[in-house]
Amino acid sequence: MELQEKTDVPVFTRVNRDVFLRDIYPKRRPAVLRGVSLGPCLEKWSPDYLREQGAELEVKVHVSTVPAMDFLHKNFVYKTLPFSEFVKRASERKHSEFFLCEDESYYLRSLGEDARKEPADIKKQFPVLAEDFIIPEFFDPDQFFSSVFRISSCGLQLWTHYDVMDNLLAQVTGTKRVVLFSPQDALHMYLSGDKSEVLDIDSPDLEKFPEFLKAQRFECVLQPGDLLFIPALWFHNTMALQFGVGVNVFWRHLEADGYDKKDPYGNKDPVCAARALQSLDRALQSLDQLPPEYKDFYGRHMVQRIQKRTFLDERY
Ligand SMILES: O=C(O)CCC(=O)C(=O)O
Repeated sequence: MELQEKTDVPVFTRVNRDVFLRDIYPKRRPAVLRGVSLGPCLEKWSPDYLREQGAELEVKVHVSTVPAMDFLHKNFVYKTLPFSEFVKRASERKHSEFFLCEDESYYLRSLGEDARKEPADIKKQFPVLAEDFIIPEFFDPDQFFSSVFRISSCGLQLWTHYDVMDNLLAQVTGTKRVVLFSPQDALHMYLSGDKSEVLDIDSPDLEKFPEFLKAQRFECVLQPGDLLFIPALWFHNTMALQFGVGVNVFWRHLEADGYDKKDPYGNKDPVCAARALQSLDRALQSLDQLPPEYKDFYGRHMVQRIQKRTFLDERY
């Protein structure tokens, strides 16, 4: 099958705060930052070390019989394990103890103390391990939102989604393929909330998703020590090429009151956008009262107004 041509995500070396803020951040495009100091985690975070340091803390993890996790059809279950047992299972291919099958896949996206209210902060949930990890000072401390452990079995693939915060994804051990799509390709992504309905981005169902081929595919393979800047709203799909440990840091791009206050994951649409989407739902309900040809006409009328008023002339 002919897929989209790949565009490599550019790699920048010798990036410090000034270079990031001047040359990379304003472009609102993904970038791999190589060689930024992330601290002793790069040497220390072997599975054995992680198991010793994280020990008995209970973590809620995703477990699935297949490596491609799919949030739309929920082909995984949530299970709770001591961190040390989770790291053991995620770092091995076949398990002597398992929930679903002996080669099941594991994924941890760490959570806050009260997962429904508080964003994750590795300094609070993993204070000892957090000492090994330096959060790059590429944003002001009051913009900080969360820091999240991302630990995956080899082969684990995470569904395509966007987040509403800016994000630095640090790959500490293992390698990971990341495929990204621009927010300006939103019309080609078949969105369901913050997720794309195109589950298999390498072999998409083109009968169902013909427009997907029009989306420009950006790709990189993260090496240990790499940071990937994922600007807010950029779609991303990750695949662990090895057992891997990462941390990602979300921070606010908009003013603090622009975000939903009850959003521990950083994936609820900004307040103004959520309001606009609600108004759209109301507008569509109103159109439902018209005969189909009228609905079709006013639907197109609205699309044109939205396009004229909101689309940028150029791609960024
Ligand atoms: O690293 C991963 O597996 C997923 C990362 C991700 O979705 C994120 O950083 O927002």
